[in-house]
Amino acid sequence: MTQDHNSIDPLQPHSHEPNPAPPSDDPTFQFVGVNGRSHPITVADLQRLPEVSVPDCTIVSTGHGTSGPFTFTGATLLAVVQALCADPWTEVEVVSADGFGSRVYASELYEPDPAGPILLAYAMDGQPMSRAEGLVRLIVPSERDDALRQVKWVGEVRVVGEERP
Ligand SMILES: Nc1nc2c(c(=O)[nH]1)N[C@H]1C(S)=C(S)[C@@H](COP(=O)(O)O)O[C@H]1N2
Ligand SMILES: [Mo]
Repeated sequence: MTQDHNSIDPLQPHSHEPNPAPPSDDPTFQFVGVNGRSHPITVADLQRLPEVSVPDCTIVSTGHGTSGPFTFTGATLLAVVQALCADPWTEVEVVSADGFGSRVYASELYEPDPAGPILLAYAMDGQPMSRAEGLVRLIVPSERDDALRQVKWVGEVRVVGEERP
């Protein structure tokens, strides 16, 4: 994978300085299927999928301390993709409107880390998550460093098929 220092790729974050401010008030995000069609997904849509809680999640950053441990609750990213995408897929790009994102591989979803499955979280320690706290937030329980995959304010979930368009 190459990194172009002249452009900003949200999937290759350069900065570890977390943004404290949500890019908008509305937690609705766009789900973009392999066919390129997008559907808006609300918190209520996520709540209709099986509810999964993962304890002992910490948001760890080398630069600015650690918070947690938290129990995050949400739908698994796998359940969301499976509910909305019938096409074969290899990875999922999860991006916030503030230009921060993470790429998740199908193998990480089908064979979850012992720390827990990757979530699209809407609650924290049994309370609804506020927009300021990151609603809807990608939680990657296996990450132990930098928090570069704990994407706050998910704006787009893009499913990538076997052949990129
Ligand atoms: N959308 C978005 N998500 C983000 C970031 C960001 O700047 N924007 N920063 C990341 C980094 S580097 C850290 S350390 C954590 C900080 O999470 P917190 O604000 O809940 O402590 O969020 C991660 N997720
Ligand atoms: Mo960070």
